[in-house]
Amino acid sequence: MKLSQDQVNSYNRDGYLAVPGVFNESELEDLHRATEKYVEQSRDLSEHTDVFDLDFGAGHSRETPRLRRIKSPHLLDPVYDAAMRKPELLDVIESLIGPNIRLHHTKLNMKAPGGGQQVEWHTDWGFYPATNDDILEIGVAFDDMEIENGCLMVIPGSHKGPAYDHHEDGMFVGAVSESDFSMEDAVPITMKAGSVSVHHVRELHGSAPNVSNRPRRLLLMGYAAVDSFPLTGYGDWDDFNSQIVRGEQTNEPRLEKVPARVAQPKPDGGSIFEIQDTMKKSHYADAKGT
Ligand SMILES: O=C(O)CCC(=O)C(=O)O
Repeated sequence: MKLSQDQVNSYNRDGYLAVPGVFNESELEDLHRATEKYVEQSRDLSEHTDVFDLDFGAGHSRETPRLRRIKSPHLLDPVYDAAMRKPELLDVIESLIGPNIRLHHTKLNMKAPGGGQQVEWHTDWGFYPATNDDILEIGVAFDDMEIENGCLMVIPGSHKGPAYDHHEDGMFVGAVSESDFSMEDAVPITMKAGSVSVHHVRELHGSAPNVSNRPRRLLLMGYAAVDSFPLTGYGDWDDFNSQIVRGEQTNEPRLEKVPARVAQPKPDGGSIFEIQDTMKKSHYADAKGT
């Protein structure tokens, strides 16, 4: 499933892309079934765990489980692992960052009907700058993604911008300030279930609360060119290389002239939701009542 030259040009120009029909009905059914199982398991939880992040703002309880995120789902269930390694998906990625690909992370973000939480505007680069920016994020749509259920939104072309500051009063808050972008330039990535979105690591993106009566479940998976080394270090060498999902390892990081800013100082632990909750004012002011 290699991308056409037009698709590659569009990604390079705008910093994002939607690719329809990457996952078929039967794969989606497997993903839905696995996800429902974990949502059921979250009923018994009254606090976050290493794997489950709960949406208390949307009223998580035993009666109405509101699982906001499954962390590293590919380590939890073979269904997600298979999705992460799907050869057609890796073909799409190869078209954009080359044949040597390392998994960076996976997470399953879910917005429950009637209030699932927004994600404030940020770039992934603000969280993990590297020696070059051949890094992208795939979003596998488990449900149709519309504005109403809080689809991903991007600022086209923002991946060519500066290293946006994600700090407030000197502390990392995981989101940019409103002076860095205009919501008027935001483009929603609407797509059918089974499609995937791709956004560049430096692309400004965010998403509104789910105000519909449908769920919004998006499996997000970050991939990097193997020669893109994190500025914060690569940890254990064997573990680092075990994350390669296609191609060859290298001990020669590619150094490009890219603007960077490290995510320090930052609060201890916590998911993006918890970090962004430390912001004084939400970009979705009505959603936070500020
Ligand atoms: O779930 C979303 O809408 C976006 C999530 C995101 O950008 C993130 O978790 O870094």
